[in-house]
Amino acid sequence: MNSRERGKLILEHKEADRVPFDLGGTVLTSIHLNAYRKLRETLGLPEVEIGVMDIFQQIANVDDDVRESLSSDVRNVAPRSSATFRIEINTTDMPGYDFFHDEWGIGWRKPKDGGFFYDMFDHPLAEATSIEDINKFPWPDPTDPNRFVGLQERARMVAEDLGELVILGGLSAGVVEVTAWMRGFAKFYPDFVTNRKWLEYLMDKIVELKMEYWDIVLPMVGEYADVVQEADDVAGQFDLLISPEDYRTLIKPRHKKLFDFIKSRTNAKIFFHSCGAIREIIPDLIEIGVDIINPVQVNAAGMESKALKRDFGDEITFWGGLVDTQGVFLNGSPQEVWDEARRRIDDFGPGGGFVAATVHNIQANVPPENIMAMWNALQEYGVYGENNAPGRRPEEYWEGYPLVEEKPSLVSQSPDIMPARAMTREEAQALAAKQGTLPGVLAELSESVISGNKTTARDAAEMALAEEIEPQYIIDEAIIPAMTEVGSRFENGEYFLPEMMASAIATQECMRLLRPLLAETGAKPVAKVVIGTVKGDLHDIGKNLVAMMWEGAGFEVVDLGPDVPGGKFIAEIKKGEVELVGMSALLTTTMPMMRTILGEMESAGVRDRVKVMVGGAGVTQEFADEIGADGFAPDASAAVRVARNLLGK
Ligand code: B1M
Repeated sequence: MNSRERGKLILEHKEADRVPFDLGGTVLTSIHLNAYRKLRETLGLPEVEIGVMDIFQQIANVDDDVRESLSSDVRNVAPRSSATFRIEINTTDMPGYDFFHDEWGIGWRKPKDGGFFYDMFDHPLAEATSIEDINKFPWPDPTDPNRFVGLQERARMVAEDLGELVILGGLSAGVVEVTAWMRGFAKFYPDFVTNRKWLEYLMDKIVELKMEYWDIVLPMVGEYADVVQEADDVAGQFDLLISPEDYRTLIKPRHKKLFDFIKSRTNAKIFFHSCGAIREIIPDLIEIGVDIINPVQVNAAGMESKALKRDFGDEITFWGGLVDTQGVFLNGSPQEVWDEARRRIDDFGPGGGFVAATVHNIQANVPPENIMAMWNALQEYGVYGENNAPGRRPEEYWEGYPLVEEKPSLVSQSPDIMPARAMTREEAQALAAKQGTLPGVLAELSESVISGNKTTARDAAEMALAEEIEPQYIIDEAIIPAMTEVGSRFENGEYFLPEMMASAIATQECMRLLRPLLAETGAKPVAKVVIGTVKGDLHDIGKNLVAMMWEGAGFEVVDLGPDVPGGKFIAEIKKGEVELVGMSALLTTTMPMMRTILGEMESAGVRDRVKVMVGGAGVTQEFADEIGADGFAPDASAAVRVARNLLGK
């Protein structure tokens, strides 16, 4: 049985000789250049010039000798750039960074000093306001023949000569992703609340371009296409990033249109990538024709392997989920990695419908011993035989292995044990009663902030000032309670990123008006705080939310942005007045930077002057304790309470 036959059986939910393995078959199941170099050494393979599969993520083009050694079953067939576009890296014009703009006009940069990735810094539609702005944008041409040069022959070669499973790459990232990247996250999410029609128009444009592309590729590649790849990150660690309703009304119809189009032109399976906690929308994805989900982030809320297989295993293939790349893969021993892999194989493997791959790309600092432990476990447990098939091994087989139930959970942070809490009934009643007694204009302001309308919020704040209500009173009686309510709705799962960000922007709009007046009256903020995402990490959506919530709670916030080295935090502390430092990190490769920065603060003699709070997906209370931070918060709303507690305010 060759790789292609194996893969096709598995995708039909039938058992093959073994569970197929994917390393390097897609830009989502590959390996960072640094980890790849070490893996080659461990495999005893010669030094070679390593090709880059994806410049943004700095992942390797997995060479044939590694594929052979590890029996990888999948190969990517992807388009080339258009004839008119070449990436040109500028190494001189941005101090500290190398940068370039891609075909969509999105700017990407990588820190010269120790940067692991290219990250977005420029969003071509950030300032766009009208439909006209979308229409006149110089969109890439999806039908440019240059993209398709050699594509058909490569697909034939992979399918026939190599006998591997063919996965066809798309024109670009997903509909939601390209929309968000062109707009910038800070505007994209609030657009759901305040600019919906425009957003829909932009998404439709991207769907259209994608269909034009698939319209050419699918007939061209024909029967060689086994899998077609699409993506869209719609979830974070604990929940969807947008509400299920927004997914169903705004995004699902567009996904459906695209997937129907693809299905009308091929029998290939649709592979859909979304990170995070997507359980709630898996039935929707099945309904609109998704056959395969990836990366199956098994440590995100609701993504437990056994339950996923039980509930959706007949209808969907799990491509990923073999090892949790946020926890055990990096921090665990080879034995723990082995245990995790064999557990996932036993959960996902029965009856086919499982392509083994790590949860997303293998990150830069994963030790090669752990990669080999995962792979060895797959060789032993991923074999379909009478008594040796995943999920069907006799009890005695596991003698000597710790049962999963008996082991301490490697996932220490779960929504169930979050210290965060929503408002109590009494607090909610007190807030409602207070709102009832507020002057009309403040009730209106409060309502505008809660519903995320920055225009009416600012109007109401102006009217309140015209009625000679003190700025501090406006903040204390209308804005802070409104943002408390917003935080509470977020914790309760009623509000998602769009609603929360729209409210925070409404608050910022009011604060821009009120802050100078506060300064005039000599009123003091609750405290001065500084926040940043640590060096090497560009994830800033969560950090921005924390900053906005702090601001809404009356703190004066200095936001240092993403990619912040210790020196910048220290310089802020040295200016005096700062009482709290907040650090955010979302990557296992950058979490250690928090410890480094704490050490730098110590050496600079400023650690004792401030409290330090940390957070970000993957950061836990245990991690915070271990590195000597003073506090941790699992979400932006809790971050307000923790900050107040730490500062005794
Ligand atoms: Co990336 N990414 N990403 N990503 N990304 C994650 C984090 C990942 C878990 C996905 C996965 O594996 N399935 C994974 C990390 C895995 C690991 O570390 N082992 C990952 C990776 C690997 C990467 C890249 C390397 C590319 C890749 O290979 N995929 C690359 C690295 C870029 C870099 O930083 N150098 C990358 C890039 C990107 C995008 C640019 C595409 C985009 C970020 C855009 C941006 O932020 N400007 C992105 C996104 C969107 C994600 C996911 C899907 C969502 C993150 C998010 O915004 N969540 C994420 C999947 C996941 O989280 N499971 C993923 C919503 C946000 C509100 O939540 O930030 O957790 P969060 O913040 C929360 C709390 O954590 C808390 O409050 C916030 C609000 O409630 N909080 C604090 C945050 N900071 C706090 C500070 C505090 C207190 C609380 O006190 C100071």
